[in-house]
Amino acid sequence: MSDKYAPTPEDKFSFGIWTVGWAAQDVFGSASRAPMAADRAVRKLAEIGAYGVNFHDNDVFDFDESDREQNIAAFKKALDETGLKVTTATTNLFGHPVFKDGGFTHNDRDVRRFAISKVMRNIDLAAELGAKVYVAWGGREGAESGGSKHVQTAMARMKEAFDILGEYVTDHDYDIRFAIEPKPNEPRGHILLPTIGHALAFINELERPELVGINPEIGHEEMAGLDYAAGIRQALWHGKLYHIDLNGQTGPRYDQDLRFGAGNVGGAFWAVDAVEEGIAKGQYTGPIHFDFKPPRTEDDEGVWVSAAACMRNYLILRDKVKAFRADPEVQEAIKAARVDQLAVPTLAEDETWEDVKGVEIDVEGLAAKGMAFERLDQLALEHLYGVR
Ligand SMILES: [Mn+2]
Repeated sequence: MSDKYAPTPEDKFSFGIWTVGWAAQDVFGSASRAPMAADRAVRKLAEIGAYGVNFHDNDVFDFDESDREQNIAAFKKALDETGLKVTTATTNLFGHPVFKDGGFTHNDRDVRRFAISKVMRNIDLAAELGAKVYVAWGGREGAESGGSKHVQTAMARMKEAFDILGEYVTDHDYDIRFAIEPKPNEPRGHILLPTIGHALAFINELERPELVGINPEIGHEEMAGLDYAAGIRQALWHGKLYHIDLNGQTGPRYDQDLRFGAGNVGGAFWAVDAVEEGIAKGQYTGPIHFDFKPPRTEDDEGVWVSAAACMRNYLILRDKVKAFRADPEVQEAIKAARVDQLAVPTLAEDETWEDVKGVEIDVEGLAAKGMAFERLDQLALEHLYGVR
């Protein structure tokens, strides 16, 4: 591998402990790899050039917490010795059978109270370890059948949970914001807040909307047939892109969690283009985070090949995106496609609706004129294919 695409901590690449640590059990088969302690994941990630990590409470210690103190100590020691940062944290509200109907929207009130308590306890640890973002993926918040979950009521309980947690971080002066991670389905038949748009609308109903943004994942959006880059660009426009989960997916199907850059390669190119623009404009300040799963076919060596490839693919695509944007022929094609004209407001500063109501334009001429998008997109593809 050439050094040009070797990651450094300045690239701010981060990984979930559960990504490289996944033992590869799935619906049809048992684990194909040994369990990995969080401190080993930290040390190996540092070795391959990562900057930070994200963790679920139960990535570090068991649900029964019998190993809590010793495992947190080992995790902290690995962080100290490697210099890896905890950028983000989250709570496992989906693994234990008590969460079979979700956490915040479980029909049983006791489970809802326990779920919120579990999140608060891990927020304390997250704050202690310096995390700035707290991800909320409601994987079990949903239903398989229409009558089992009253959605308006579930939304009220979901709001109640985020309002309680917003008050909790405010009362504790924690420098932490929440990022909701949408997903359309899996493990539930239908999941609440299934897309970026649903989540953005929900946030507007909260008591402290400024504390809550979103954490869109490539695979989750593409499972719903949506354009990830367009989704994160809209989130940037709302000022709500608090975190990103990069991985790979091949169209609407089960959640593949491929390494970043695999699957929909064109989508990955435009995702990097959108993220890099957000960073350049100071609108995205979070880590470049990977939430993937090394396939069940891989052994321990394959896990690290897969993890390193996420970072390498991002750096390759970052180069290609920069070259695309700097290419004079691309800039000319953008002009020919009138992409720049979209930035001109539809009304001039001193105009009102009256100025536009009776507007006369060259309907026939404009209807006949092509948009020249194919030329622009072919230039993008040629940069991606490596021939420009
Ligand atoms: Mn996923």
